[in-house]
Amino acid sequence: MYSIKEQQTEMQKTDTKLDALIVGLGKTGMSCVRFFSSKDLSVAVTDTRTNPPYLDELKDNYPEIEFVYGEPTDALCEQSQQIVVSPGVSLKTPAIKAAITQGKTVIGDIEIFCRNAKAPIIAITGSNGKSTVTTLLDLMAKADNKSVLTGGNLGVPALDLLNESIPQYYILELSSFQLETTFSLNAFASVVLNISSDHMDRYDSLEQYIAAKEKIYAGTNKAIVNVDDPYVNNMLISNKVLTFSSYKNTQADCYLDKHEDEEWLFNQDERVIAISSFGLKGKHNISNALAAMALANVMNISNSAIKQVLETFKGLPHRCQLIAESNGVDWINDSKATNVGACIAAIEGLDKPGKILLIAGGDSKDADLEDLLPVLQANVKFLLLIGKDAMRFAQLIDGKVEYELLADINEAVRQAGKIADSGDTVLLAPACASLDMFENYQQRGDVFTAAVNSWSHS
Ligand code: UMA
Ligand code: ADP
Repeated sequence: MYSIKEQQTEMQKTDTKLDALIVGLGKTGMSCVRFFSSKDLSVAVTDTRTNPPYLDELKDNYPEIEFVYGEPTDALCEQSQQIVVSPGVSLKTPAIKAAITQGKTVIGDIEIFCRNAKAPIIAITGSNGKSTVTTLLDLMAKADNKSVLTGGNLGVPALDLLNESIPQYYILELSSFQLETTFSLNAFASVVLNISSDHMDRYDSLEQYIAAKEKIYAGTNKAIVNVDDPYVNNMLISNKVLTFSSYKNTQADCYLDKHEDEEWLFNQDERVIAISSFGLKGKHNISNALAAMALANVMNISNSAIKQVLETFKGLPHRCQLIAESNGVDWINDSKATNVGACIAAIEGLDKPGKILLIAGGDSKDADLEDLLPVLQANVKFLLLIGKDAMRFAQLIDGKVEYELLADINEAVRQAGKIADSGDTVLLAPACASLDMFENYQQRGDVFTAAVNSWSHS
């Protein structure tokens, strides 16, 4: 039996006093703070990092908002009408898991965005190529004088897009983490570009990861499907479909085929661009270009705008970027190759068997590295291993490829410079996240570029 005082305390504890508990104070958490505050709704924020990136901004601009250091607690969750979880936070966090079990509203920023957006959404996910396709589509739309606002996993938090005038379309790059907490996407068009194993430290199985990606097709008006990818082909898609294929597959809507001895990209049987005048390098970018073309179709973007962008866009930084040519050796920064699939695409895209010196390693996110072995054996002359999981790679190759363990990226560059012969390529494509050694993949790429520049000028 409770005393009256105890009963009151218990009631206060379970009273919902907050409109939302925001879990995480990174880019997403801060955008949620701005959104809820603009609507005069009450929030509290948690983060397990001692100094989360936006703590000063929160304290300076929203002194009334409580910041709680640590994981969300059961009490905080009980007090909140809804829990808004940042993508970097696992739904297996005990208090969040408990809240889901109790039927509490647990959502992410993209769900809030979808409930408030007043223009159709184009949604892009996949294990690799998301940022490239999202950027290509943004440029194609603009080249065709369509008004678009683009963001999500690409960098600008989706909720910040709602502060701008309503565009004709929103273009969102979405990660599996963001899709997990999204329930009303109902995109105008959506695509899963491809599937390869990633983020296995967050998922119990590949099936669970695929299920998160598949959510992008739920309620979509037009599903864009990569018919070359077996996992995507197996997804449940009941709506209208537009297909793409980077093989000579004239059954697909957007495809690659030969015309007078030259390879061209075709858009529903119309020739759009010859591969020889294509701005992007690497075979994987043909698939990315075709995906962007299929999405552009849905947005009624003209073939001339598509062509113009595919001719001029040379790629985003840190993606298969040629940063130096010195003594006949090419140095390529593919720091964004944060998983096995991306690393394989980068190696195979170079098409230089036996002439690649690969810098790999970092945080492998518990990935299965097995698929890398034949690709390394067929293409890589020397492997320079760095970071937390360097030994996992060494065990994988088991002497089948020459390798060395290096203390850091500077050492790896120096060593690669000594070993490389004219005609070789030194490729940074780590197949791992950077967070064990760097703030993010951009910093890893910048440190690599600086090390290469100082090596080639020494
Ligand atoms: N973190 C903690 N404790 C917390 C909250 C977060 O340790 O309480 C850690 C996370 O584990 C993660 C880091 O902090 O390592 C950042 O997490 P976050 O959720 O605060 O991230 P944001 O700053 O909000 O950035 C997120 C996306 N980041 C992630 O999903 C990890 C950004 O994608 C995205 O650009 C941004 O939202 C805007 O939408 C980056 C990314 O790495 C590029 N995405 C992953 C990927 O592409 O593989 C999914
Ligand atoms: P994401 O945003 O999904 O991480 P990016 O466009 O930033 O994808 O590309 C990241 C890396 O993934 C590239 O540097 C390249 O190594 C690889 N990649 C890009 N597109 C593809 C693709 N279609 N298939 C396989 N790998 C790819």
